[in-house]
Amino acid sequence: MTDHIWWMPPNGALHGAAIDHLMWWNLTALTTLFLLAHIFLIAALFRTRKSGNDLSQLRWKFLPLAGLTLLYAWMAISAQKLWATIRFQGAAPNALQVEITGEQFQWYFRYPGADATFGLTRPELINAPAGNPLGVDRTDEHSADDIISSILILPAGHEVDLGIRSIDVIHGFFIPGMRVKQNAVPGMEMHIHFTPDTPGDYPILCSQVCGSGHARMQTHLQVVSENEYEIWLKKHAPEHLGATK
Ligand SMILES: [Cu+2]
Repeated sequence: MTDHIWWMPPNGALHGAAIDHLMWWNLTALTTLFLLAHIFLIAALFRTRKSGNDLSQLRWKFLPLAGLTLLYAWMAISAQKLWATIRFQGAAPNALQVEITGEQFQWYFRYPGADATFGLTRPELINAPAGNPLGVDRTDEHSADDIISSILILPAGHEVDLGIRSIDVIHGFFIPGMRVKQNAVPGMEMHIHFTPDTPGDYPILCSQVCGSGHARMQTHLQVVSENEYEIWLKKHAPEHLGATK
């Protein structure tokens, strides 16, 4: 299958097969074109002198141009269609909400807890040494049950809506195994949604060179069963352990 090409990490997301499929067709089409163009070039080297300036030569200009136009139009349209289905439709209303914050040089994941609502955050309250790296306003009633984690845990088969933020520079939130990549931009909350469907452990990286510690800005996503996810949520609920790291 096209999702097991040797240079791609195994895909664990519902939409991943379509991306791998598009990638495979694009690379196949371009590799074929590359080979054909070079065969044509070499052949043309040996033919030039014999054929002269015949008008029929025009078709050798027109045909490749028409072919290329069709190929690029097909590539653009198929990519656009796939992009639109993945990115232009919002998440389902019952999608899980997780807020992701990038900071030099780590990722924080915040779950809204039992009330399904994130507590307010304020930039002036950000104080990592005091245990509040995201500036959560503890006086807000919705903040009490928020869970903050340094790894991302998601249940398999459930759509998740990620709100991606940064508190310093531009970071790139990247889960290769989920075919998910979205920049984290200061002052904005970027949303991306997907459905992990294969339990397992997937590296999370930063894909923007964000400073000297960029290379170690890594963590991981654990895709677990619905049951294991519920247990994790209960275990990490603030009334038992406080904010987890
Ligand atoms: Cu980064």
